[in-house]
Amino acid sequence: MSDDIHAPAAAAPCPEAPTTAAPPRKPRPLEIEELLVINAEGAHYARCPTIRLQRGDGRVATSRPAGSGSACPPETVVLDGVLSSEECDNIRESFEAAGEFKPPGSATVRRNDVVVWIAPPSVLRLLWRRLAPLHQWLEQSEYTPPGLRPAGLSARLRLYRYSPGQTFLPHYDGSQQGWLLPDQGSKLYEDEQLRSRYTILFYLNSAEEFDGGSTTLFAGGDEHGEALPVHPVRGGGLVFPHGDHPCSVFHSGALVTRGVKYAIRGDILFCERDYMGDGTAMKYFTAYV
Ligand SMILES: O=C(O)CCC(=O)C(=O)O
Repeated sequence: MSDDIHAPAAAAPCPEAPTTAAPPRKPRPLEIEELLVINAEGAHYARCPTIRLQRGDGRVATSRPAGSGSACPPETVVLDGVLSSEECDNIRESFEAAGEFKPPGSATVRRNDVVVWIAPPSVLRLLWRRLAPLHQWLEQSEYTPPGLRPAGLSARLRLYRYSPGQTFLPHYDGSQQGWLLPDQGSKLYEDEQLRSRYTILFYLNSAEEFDGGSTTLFAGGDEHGEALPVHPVRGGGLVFPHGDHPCSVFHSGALVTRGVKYAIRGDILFCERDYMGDGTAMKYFTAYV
């Protein structure tokens, strides 16, 4: 479950990232989603019943390339409008109220507070649907091996909180196995047939609310080369390859010097095109589309 550090990836050309326009939005009342929160030690589950995501509003994120030229790591996309402002505020306030944040351990590259959030399928399905512009792009990427397809988001999300003085030092993210929580209140399990290939970050507040804190991407694979700072925008996000992906991106969460930054970290899972597992995973993921 640790954030692995990996060897530098080979340089590769930057393929075209998807660019989409937002469809019209219809406001609907918020619906309450019950979430399970597990603290970083895995010591206990806690109900966090106040999280609300707005369902049925047809929200779809827009996506654009994270940068241009040699400073843009391949396969890296910035997202806008994944979450509404109300949802962002609600998530961070609910987690603060739940009081489950765990401070960083000593001598780790991750020097922020974290809550591991085991999100139920309803939340993951909603988020995945909002990421529709990414589905085809991921599937058709020249780096997606034939026979693999994007499956959805791993149930194991992490909520990060960076206070002044906190940072995530430069590192590579490792591929993770898929975590599934088939039904509300059921047991979380790992499915080795599902492997992550991309990191996804959802920003819960904007760079105006804090100083520092950009997600910094190092195209050359080391922190002394060209750096692309991505400044968080509330409700937006960032996607970049990790782990086994040939374009895995060396990156950091820059030091926060004022204010507090909040972000959700997730993993985008891939599976064999015809993978069905024991039926649970298939049911879980086909429900996404
Ligand atoms: O918080 C950020 O901007 C970076 C997070 C990060 O580096 C990670 O989750 O691997």
